[in-house]
Amino acid sequence: MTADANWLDKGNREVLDKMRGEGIDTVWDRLARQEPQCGFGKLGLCCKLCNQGPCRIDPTGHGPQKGVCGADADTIAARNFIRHIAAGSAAHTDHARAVVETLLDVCRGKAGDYEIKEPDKVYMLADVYGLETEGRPIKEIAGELAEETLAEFGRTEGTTTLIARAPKKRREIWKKNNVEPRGIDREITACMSRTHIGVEHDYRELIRQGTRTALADGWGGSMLGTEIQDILFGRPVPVRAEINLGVISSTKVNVVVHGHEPTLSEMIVIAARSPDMLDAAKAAGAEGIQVSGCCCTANELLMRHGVPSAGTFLQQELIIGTGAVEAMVVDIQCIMPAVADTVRHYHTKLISTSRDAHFPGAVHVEFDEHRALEIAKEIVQMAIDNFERRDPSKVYIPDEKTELIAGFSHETMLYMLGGRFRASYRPLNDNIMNGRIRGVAGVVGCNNAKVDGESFHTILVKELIKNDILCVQTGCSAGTCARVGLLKPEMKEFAGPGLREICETVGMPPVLHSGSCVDNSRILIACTGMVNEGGLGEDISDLPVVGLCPEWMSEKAISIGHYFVTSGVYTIFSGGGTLLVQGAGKLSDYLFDGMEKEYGAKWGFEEDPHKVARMVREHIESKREALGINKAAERKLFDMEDRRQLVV
Ligand code: SF4
Ligand code: MSK
Repeated sequence: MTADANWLDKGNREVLDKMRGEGIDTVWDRLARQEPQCGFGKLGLCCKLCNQGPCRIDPTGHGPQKGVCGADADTIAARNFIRHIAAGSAAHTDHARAVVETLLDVCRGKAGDYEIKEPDKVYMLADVYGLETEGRPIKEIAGELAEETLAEFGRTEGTTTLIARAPKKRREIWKKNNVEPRGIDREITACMSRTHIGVEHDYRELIRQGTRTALADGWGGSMLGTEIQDILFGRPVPVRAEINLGVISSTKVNVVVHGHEPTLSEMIVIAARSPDMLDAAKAAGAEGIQVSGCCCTANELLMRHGVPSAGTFLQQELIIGTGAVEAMVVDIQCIMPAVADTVRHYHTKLISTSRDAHFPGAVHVEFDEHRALEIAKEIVQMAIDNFERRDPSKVYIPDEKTELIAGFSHETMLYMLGGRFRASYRPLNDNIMNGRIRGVAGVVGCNNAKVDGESFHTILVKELIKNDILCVQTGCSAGTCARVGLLKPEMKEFAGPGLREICETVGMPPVLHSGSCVDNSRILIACTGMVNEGGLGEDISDLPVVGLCPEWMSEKAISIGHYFVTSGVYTIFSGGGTLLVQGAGKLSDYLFDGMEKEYGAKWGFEEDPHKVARMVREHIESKREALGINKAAERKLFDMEDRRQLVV
């Protein structure tokens, strides 16, 4: 594996070369210095859970097969695997908790800069939680909802409430396998306690605990994060935007928001558009203020406001390397500590804002939702004040930027595919049944510096749409495909004939941007909607759908992958060469095969994206065969006339 960045377009490559010329390290240089990376670690066969270790299992069979305590390969790899799930779930969950606390503060009148933007969603969730709504003011209902949802995290009895949204058959599968998640925090704690030395040693029981934890994420923490963010910041609808380094302005004050939580960045957008801030920027000699995003904070703002994205995970250093960023404002997750070194070479201020994420060398302005707009203005003012320090000799902003359409929330998908007057998955199901759409792929996940050459995301998505497979994307996967133009409606020309017809009729691209990492919960809801609509089986595992995570990188991806699989979606990871379990034979057999008997779905791992595309097609066709829909006689497009007849 070479550590370079051959997937980069010309502009990104030029910035990288410029940075190297300036003597600045990037992720690819650091990866090169790490190679060769530890082979035991890659296979999941290294344990350092106690101080008798680190212990390693020899995958050749000639060396040690047990750790000092006697733990074998399967125990060690399974413990490592579910610790990844616990960390990923905790990341999503703490994100969600902060959003729920903000909603509670809004309802108690303590966070006056926010408001309830989606009362419909308050009523929908109130219904799931069995709350009285009749005759009550919306803030009162939302306040009770916030209290109820906050209690989910530390629930002491019963199961996570939102699993009630899953199809009935899926809930029965969870019950039968004894994996219904209890309190969200409890499952994460149980993962940690059961993996302590000398507790749980059965790899299948370890994975069972990992399953509860992952489900507590997908159908708990992440789902709450998505839904409550929609309540506070609005439900995304299709919006045009731009992505890539070219969105950075040469004439305006550039503020780049990076991380995952939209609570502060929503306010930064408002602050940057306020007349007093714009006047201040002009007084500083700038033409205005350009807010752009990075990683999933970018996705949140892109989905709701069309704020441009400067880039995805692997571009965070390059964004600073343009030399034109006055402030990079970071919250939590996927922010490389390296950015604190990168900013030292430029005038850029790195401003950390979360009480949970500090970067030695950064300026820390702790966010407090009770003074949200005030703090946002303080930060924007810091960027404005920094504008005069920009060194034109260090600035290079490439032209590259690409248009995209984002904003395909699960509700938007309903309206797009079902018609303005009656939201329904019926047309989607019909078009899957008549074969115009062969199936649906959720293509999610990160960028990984180890992937050289063309991005796995773009190779896969191109192959899939060509074969009439509708792609729904989130996270850096969506950003990576957007960068090469795959999220433009015009890309329908590259879709197969069936998918192209649907895109033309409905006016949508063949690749739908559904949001950030927490928004993978939208895909669960969409799958449930397809099941409930009828005609495609009784469970998510009956649907011709797959989950894909090319270039996986973060522990959150493992949690997402596991809640996809145990929700019934065959999920294939690729990139980086490993799922970190392959050295453990029985565990691998279970994840890649045995789980299917229990959950109707399993994990997959394949490093070649072209092979992954073949695996996807085979899986989708096998599900279609099982449903009997490959025999469907008439291939009928759901046209405008059909849609009009759906009006109620
Ligand atoms: Fe080694 Fe067992 Fe300690 Fe792990 S828990 S480091 S295998 S002795
Ligand atoms: S930011 S978790 S690199 S998608 Fe959500 Fe991107 Fe993966 Fe982070």
